[in-house]
Amino acid sequence: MRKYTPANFTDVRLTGAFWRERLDTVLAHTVPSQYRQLEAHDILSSLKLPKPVPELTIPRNAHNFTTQIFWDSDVGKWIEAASYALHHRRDAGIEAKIDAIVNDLEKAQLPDGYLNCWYIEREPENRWTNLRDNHELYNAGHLLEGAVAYFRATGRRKFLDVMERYVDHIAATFGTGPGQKRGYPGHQEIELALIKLYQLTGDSKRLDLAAYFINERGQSPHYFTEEARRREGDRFLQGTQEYNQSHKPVREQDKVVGHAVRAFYMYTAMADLAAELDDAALKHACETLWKDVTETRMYITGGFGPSASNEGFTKDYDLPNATAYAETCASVAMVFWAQRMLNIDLEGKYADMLEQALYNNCMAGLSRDGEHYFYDNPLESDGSHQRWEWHPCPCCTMNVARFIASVSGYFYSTSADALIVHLYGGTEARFEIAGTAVKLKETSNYPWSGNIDIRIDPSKATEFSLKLRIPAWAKDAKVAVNGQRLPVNGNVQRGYLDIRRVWSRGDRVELDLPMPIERIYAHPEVRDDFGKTALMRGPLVYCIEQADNTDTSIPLVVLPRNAMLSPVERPDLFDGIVAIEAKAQQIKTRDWAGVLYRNTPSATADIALVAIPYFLWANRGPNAMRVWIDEM
Ligand code: FUB
Ligand code: ZN
Repeated sequence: MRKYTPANFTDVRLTGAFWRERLDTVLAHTVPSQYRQLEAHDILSSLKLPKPVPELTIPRNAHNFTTQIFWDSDVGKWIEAASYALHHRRDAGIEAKIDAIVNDLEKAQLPDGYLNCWYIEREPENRWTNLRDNHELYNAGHLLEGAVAYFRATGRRKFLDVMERYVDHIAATFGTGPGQKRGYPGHQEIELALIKLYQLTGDSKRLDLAAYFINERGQSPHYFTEEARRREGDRFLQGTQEYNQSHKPVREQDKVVGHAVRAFYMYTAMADLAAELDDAALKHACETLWKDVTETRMYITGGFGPSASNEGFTKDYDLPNATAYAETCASVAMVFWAQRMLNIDLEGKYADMLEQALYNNCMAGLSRDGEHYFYDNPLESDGSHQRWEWHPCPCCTMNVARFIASVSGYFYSTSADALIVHLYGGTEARFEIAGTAVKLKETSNYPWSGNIDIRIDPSKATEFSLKLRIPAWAKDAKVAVNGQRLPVNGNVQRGYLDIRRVWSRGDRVELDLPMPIERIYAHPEVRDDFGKTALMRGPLVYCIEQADNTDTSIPLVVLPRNAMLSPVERPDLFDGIVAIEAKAQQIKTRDWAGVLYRNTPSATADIALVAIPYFLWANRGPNAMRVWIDEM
């Protein structure tokens, strides 16, 4: 079923200012500082086994749980991020650090292949007894992704060999055969990692194991329920099977429920399996779930999961702004899922979503300096929500790092005779299409401007399709090839404009995606957004932040319906952005002194309002912020 293959991120060089800056920050600051944090927070020393068992660094909470149980995953994710960084810039120091970690893991591994530092050190007798809560398979998945990435970056096999032994052990332990446990992960992740291993090695047993985990989920008898009966005094904090999406077999699931990261990692693997195994039922389930989540359960910022208590979904249209959880990991996971959907179906809605999550919720997760993070991403704050340097549960830090270090892999896909452009930005890329080596050079200042110039250089004149994504927000897009305008309206199919011709060296495509400022409104049942508007320009959601509006009280801002909104280049802000400026109003409170209720509405006063892209907020100290602004 797979029709399109994403270009390898190593074949796409980011040359435009926007992504170059983010990538350089991740390489120079994020990856090295995360290593220091892993060291400082005992995560690296937890791999050194055997040793006398130390006190817990993160004490158990009231539910007898400690996030220390999934430290292995943090190490795996850091190795993955660092490995992607190595493709951009080899670094002997980083490689030596990874090799030292791999040596520790190899030493810790048991003779039967089992490798989980928490269990080996603290409760070896209990391994595989609490798949529901204790993240063993999740840890294995992240270590595996790290091993695959490190092998691809350096060609060094040791980590991969260690992990293949562990995967062999897992395959022997789980399955439908005699004596095997019919379990599956409480936190999905290993499924998509196994598919990556299969794609690297071609060993179909890895694909079979991924398919087993997906197919077994939610079957009767319910594994987690049976498993819990075997544990004395078991308490399931989350209480529902929906929490970990084990309430039904996956093909029957039609509502996006429970923990958001678990859900999206699972859908990613489902879409991967649909492609690899030609499984129409899995594809159909993905399509149904996609429709559900994008029509009723997503923030305008591409954030998912409003609730902190389950780190996930609640009910339709429940999208509070100030308390939005919208975990960074969930948006990164959405990008993974969207990309996998694009592999099976070239539908603009998947790329639009990918872009929306990418430029807004995902990017907000990492500070400008590359060393501070957001876990939850509210759309409104009184200034108390601030970035942190580290967290007792640092899952989002390495997720955003591995994602940005490999972001160039989301720009293009190819098929036998097509080159597809999903995302725009200054890049230089190379592909093989219809047997011909093709170079592409894009010059643009995206996302600040929609003027895009693409040069195509095939090694010889070759016929193929260039499919340009025309985002849903880009009304009235214009295209010219070698100076000759092509009709766009009516020729865009499912979000892509297909330009099929014999391409020759030096051919030039000019694409103009107009980026007017749009006022966006939410479905009226999203009560938190009722009577409010959000501002978007191109793929960017904007917010108003106190730092740019010092004479104004952010909660009291009102935007008149007829207020002119102007894009303004601001080289003084964040090394150059396009801000939005408007004449707005502020509700006056002074004439309310000593009065709680009265029979006349509030008066307002003129203010000059400045909005900045949401992803940049909270980079200038404590600051009130809002995405949804009252409109009148
Ligand atoms: O449980 C592992 C990770 O930590 C989850 O994906 C995040 O939501 C956070 O709880
Ligand atoms: Zn996270």
